[in-house]
Amino acid sequence: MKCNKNMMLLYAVTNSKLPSKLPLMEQVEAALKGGITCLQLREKDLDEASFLARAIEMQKLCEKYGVPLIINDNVNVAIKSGASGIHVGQSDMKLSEVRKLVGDNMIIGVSAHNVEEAKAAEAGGADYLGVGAIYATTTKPDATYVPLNELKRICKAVRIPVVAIGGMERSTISKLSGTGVDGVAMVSAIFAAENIEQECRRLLRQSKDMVYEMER
Ligand code: TZP
Ligand code: MG
Repeated sequence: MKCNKNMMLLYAVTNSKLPSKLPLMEQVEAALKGGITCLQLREKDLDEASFLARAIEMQKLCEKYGVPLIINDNVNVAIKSGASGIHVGQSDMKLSEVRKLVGDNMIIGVSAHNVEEAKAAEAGGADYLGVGAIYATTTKPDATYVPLNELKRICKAVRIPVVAIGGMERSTISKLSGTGVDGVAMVSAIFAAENIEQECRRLLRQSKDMVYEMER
């Protein structure tokens, strides 16, 4: 499965450390039922075997709902689990290395914080960009912040889809109107929600309203 803009509309990123009433698989299934368009498995503290086991479970679940699974950082886990893609940051494995290992069919997402990084990622074969943090977040304490006007410049500078991340929630989505972004990526607004499925429906509607309303 390759990348398209609609995949960015409501991009959920897991965080198994977030306090929740439900086990992670059930949280994810609720999000899938609620209409998320992409799922990223982001596990910063698991050893490789447990990460892979979890990725395999998630891949089965995502397949059932026809939603692409993207693995954060770990190329081996992405390949072995049969996931649709891999997401790498600026300080992770180099894009050219990643592409060599995963081949042409896997989606590669790259984090970018400015136009230069965005253009370099596109030129290097990235399939989409994650741009942020846009708003205050406690999920990633070391996050670099990207001002809205830089997000807008990035969206103008590249042709590949762009998803905004960091502090995205009900009250911040509409603020991205006019930036050219293709969707929003969220950790806590989805997985810390009281009713994940219902919240996703609502967030998806808001994201579509924001994305479709604007020109690029
Ligand atoms: N990259 C930039 S901000 C962020 C990541 C992974 C965390 C976003 O989490 P939240 O809870 O949606 O603000
Ligand atoms: Mg990373």
